[in-house]
Amino acid sequence: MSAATLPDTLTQQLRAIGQSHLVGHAATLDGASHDAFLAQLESFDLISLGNYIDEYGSSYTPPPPPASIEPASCYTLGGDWDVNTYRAKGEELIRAGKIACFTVAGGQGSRLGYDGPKGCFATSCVNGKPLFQLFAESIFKAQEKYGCVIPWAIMTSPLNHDATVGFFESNDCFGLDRGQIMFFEQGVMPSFDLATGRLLLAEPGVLATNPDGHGGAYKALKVSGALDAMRAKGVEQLSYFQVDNPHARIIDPVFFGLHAFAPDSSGQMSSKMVAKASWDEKVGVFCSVNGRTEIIEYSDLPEDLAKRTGANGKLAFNAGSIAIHAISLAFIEQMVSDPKYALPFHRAHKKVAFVDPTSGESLSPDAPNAIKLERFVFDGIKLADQSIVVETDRVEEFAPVKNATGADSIGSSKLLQTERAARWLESIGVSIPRKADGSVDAVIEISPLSAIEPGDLEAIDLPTAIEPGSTVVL
Ligand code: UD2
Repeated sequence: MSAATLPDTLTQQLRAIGQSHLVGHAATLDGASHDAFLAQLESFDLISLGNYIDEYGSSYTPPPPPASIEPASCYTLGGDWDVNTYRAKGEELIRAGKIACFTVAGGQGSRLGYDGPKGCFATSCVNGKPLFQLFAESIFKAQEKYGCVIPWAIMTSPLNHDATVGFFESNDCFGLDRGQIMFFEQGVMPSFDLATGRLLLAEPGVLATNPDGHGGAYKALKVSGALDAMRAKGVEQLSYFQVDNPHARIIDPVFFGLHAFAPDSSGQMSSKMVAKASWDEKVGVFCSVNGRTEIIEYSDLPEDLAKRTGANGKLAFNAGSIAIHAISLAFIEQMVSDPKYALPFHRAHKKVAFVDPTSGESLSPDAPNAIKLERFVFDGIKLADQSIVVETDRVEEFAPVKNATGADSIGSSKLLQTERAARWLESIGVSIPRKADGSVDAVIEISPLSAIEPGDLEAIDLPTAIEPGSTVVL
């Protein structure tokens, strides 16, 4: 087998974008491995890839921060807007089957140190229900409440697709119909060497790639057929949330009522925020840039702005993103079909192990050597005509499981789960034992099958008080 076996056009394209080493490498492969390498190369738009390597490679200069960044305005908790009207409007949408759930679960979860799809991670504070089960049960309960079917799209990556689908199937989809769940893989981007701009090989005949970021979701929804399948079922809006947050209120009538009907919302893409815990909390921040709402990722927000306080002493840029959005299918269609809506890439300088294409030697660098390119879903916000931000309570909706220990870990999430359960019970008159510091003196798990919001508890038998030191599952 020789280099000539790569089609001429491909050979020319590779040379034109500075990837001649791959032409030489292809010549060392034969049979199936050569065919697979060819197929992988052909799966990318090489001309665009060459442009990205030029743009984000060694001569990359970050864009200057915008001249004017202001805090974004929000529908605040307890603000002057009519919750009940929007709730009623949102409930109509849910009952009419116009809302589907969408979970992004393609990430590698390396920070958690869990070797499997993060959604399979045992998370609930007593029974250790996996994240996927908690979401499935929330959907089950919402279907029962609203008398509808709620389709669920789950985006995986090539790294965890089979394991994710297998997990659902071996657990009978946790009570949901297999037909209402759509799994699809997100795309990948080749990683390239920063110094030389060369695409790296993960192994002989295989380019090193990384998932293309949750922003790859828009295209993946379209090319997988999930978008069209949902349209065919009458779905108009997606409830978007990340796999790592067991508290995401995934069917929220108030949020969807505002998103679809508030006068200042175009109904394309809306978001939830919580007040930031500290100036340096690792969450994106809602800002208004030249009059348009957008999220600036914490790592990109200038420190002086992140620390700035207002007259009330509170952080000026206080609206932290918990990565919960309402997104219309029509807007996604627009983003994937019109190049003027193309999302930018975000660039990460990372360690990527690779194989030397000439010697075949495997190399594991000690320091970051490569560039990974990802798109972020929230960059869609600034493309919307008018995008609103709705405040929610941190304990109610944000208990993420990201790290093995410390902040945003399974330990902190479990404490928040008990705290939320305690608040729900207190709101309907159940007495909760609390320690001197105010924390709950018990461990309490409320199954989503029992309640997805406090009012649902009224329909079940409850004790009048929770015993101090007890472990309770409701
Ligand atoms: C994300 C947000 C941050 C804040 C925080 C709230 C970004 C860049 N930052 O931080 O601003 O809102 O969440 O919890 O989003 N994923 C994929 N495919 C990918 C990459 C990620 O599906 O290629 C999924 C991943 O499975 C997870 C979610 O996206 O569900 C978040 O990804 P992350 O862990 O990279 O983002 P994080 O937690 O640093």
